[in-house]
Amino acid sequence: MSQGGFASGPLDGKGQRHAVLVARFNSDITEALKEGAIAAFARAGVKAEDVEIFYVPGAFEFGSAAKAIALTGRYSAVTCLGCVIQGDTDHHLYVSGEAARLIGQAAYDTGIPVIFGVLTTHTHKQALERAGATGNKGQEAADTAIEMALLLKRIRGS
Ligand code: INI
Repeated sequence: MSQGGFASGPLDGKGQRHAVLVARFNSDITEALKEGAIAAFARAGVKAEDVEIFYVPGAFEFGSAAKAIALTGRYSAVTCLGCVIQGDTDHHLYVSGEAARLIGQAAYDTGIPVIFGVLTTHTHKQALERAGATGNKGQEAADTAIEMALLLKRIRGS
C-alpha cells in the first residue's frame, strides 16, 4: 500500500528529461525542495544533465513559465517548487490560488505533466518540516513528475 497516493514500487526515470521551476521567494525552503527533487531524480536513474533548473521570482509566476517550458517539447515533465506562507493579509491566497490554477492549466493546455510542488503553510516552521531531510515535498513532486511522464508515455504508446 502506498502512502499519500505515491507509487509504491521503485520509479524508473531513465531516458526522461526534467525541467524544475524553482521560486526564489522563501528561498531557504525552496532550495531545500530543489535538493530533494534532484535526489529523487537521481534515485530514479534520471541523468544529472537531464535535469534543468529554472528560476521565477515567486509562485505567482509559475503558470506562464511552466507553460512556456512545456511548449518547447524538450521535457518529460515540469516540476514547480515553491512555498507560500500565510501572512497578516489575504495576499498569500491570491498567490497560492493563481499558482495552483495556472499550474493545472499549463498541464491541461500542453499535455505535458506540470507538477504542483508548492507548499502552502500557516507558518515557516510548518514549511521547514516539509522541506527537510525526511519528508521532503520536493522529492514527492519529482516522483510524481516521473510517474506522470511514464503514465502519459504508456497511454500514448510512445
Ligand atoms: N510568492 C511566493 O512564492 N510565496 C509567498 O509566500 C509570497 N507571498 O506571500 O507574498 C509570494 N509573493 C510574490 C508573488 O509570487 C509574485 O512574485 C509577486 O506578487 C510579483 O508578481
